[in-house]
Amino acid sequence: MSRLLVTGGAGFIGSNFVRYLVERTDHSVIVLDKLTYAGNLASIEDLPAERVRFVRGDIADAGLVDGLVGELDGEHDAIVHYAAESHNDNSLSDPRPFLDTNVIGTYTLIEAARRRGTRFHHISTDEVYGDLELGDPARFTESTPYNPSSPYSSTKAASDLLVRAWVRSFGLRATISNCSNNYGPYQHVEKFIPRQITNVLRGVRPKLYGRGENVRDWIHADDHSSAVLAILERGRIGETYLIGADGERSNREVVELILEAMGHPRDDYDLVPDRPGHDLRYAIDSTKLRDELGWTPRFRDFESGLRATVDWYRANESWWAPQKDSAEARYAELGR
Ligand code: NAD
Ligand code: TDX
Repeated sequence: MSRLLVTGGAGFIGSNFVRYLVERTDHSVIVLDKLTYAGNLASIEDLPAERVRFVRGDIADAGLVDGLVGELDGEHDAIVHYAAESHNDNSLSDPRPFLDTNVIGTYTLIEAARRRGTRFHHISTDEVYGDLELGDPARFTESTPYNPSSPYSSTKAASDLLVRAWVRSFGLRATISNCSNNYGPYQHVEKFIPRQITNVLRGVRPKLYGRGENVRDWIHADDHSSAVLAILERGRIGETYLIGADGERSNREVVELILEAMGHPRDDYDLVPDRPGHDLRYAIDSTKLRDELGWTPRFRDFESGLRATVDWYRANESWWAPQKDSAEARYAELGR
């Protein structure tokens, strides 16, 4: 049994990871989260206090971070770093918090990990590789060159490069994973799938950017969690692993599936102005993770995973309703 310091554990993927750890392992967890607009304590507050301790704070606060990393056992414990500003649309309106959290925050964590000799796992995204053409058989691999498009993805790319440099220059015991688009419970209503589900629940038509042709490679958040655990347990220090579950769908297909699952006509959506610089397509080749670490996704049927996600939002309006109006107000300002 060991202790994990999970940054961003009150956000979407971090909270799913903490819940996964509590259900399936005997690790204990310290969650460090600033509770920005994207963090929600309600995502983890039902978990047992003897397994999960919550600390509200900023990953760029060097004193706080050093104290928490100092509580870890240098040999057996680890830091799993999810905290980030994560939304592309917000990064186009105001990039500064993305630099503060994604770059300076990551730097602050790896400096503490370096000083204390602590194992570090960095959570990143497939967006660091830029985008692929529609209809191209190519997919991203660990050797695809970095080519980020947005302020969000460029700050994630910067953070990956910092971690790589700290491995090479200082011997930091780190691994990196770059995952594709996640879906599942506890995702903020600003993101594509929850936005459309909660719009339909409120009697508003889903909104597709551009012509809805952009493609994302969907993976259930639980499968992301099992992959991160496999990398923590068996991954090789200094290596990068791509995480994906062969879930390519166009945004239009996803909206049609949501409408169908919710009993509405499949064409009951609106096209709205496109996101500037909008990446066309992401697709992950996760052969390395599967062959080297024996990982496979459990949610292989996107349609049924999506229906379960619709059911979760239907049953948990009290979790998402407090954020819905402010998220839609931000979109109204953008005309989307
Ligand atoms: P999210 O926005 O839902 O959650 C981010 C969490 O980090 C929030 O709880 C927030 O309060 C916290 N946070 C933000 N700034 C902080 C700071 N300075 N100090 C401490 N805590 C802070 O994000 P998410 O979708 O769960 O993404 C988590 C990670 O996974 C990110 O690193 C993201 O780049 C990566 N990722 C996300 C996806 C996806 O599809 N959502 C895909 C691949 C990788
Ligand atoms: O209302 C919408 N309509 C729409 O068509 C919204 C909110 C989005 N979209 C499109 C834009 C994208 O093509 O849907 C797709 C998914 O959008 P987002 O949920 O904003 O995700 P994306 O920009 O693909 O980035 C996500 O995946 C990679 C996460 O937000 C990132 O944190 C992660 O790194």
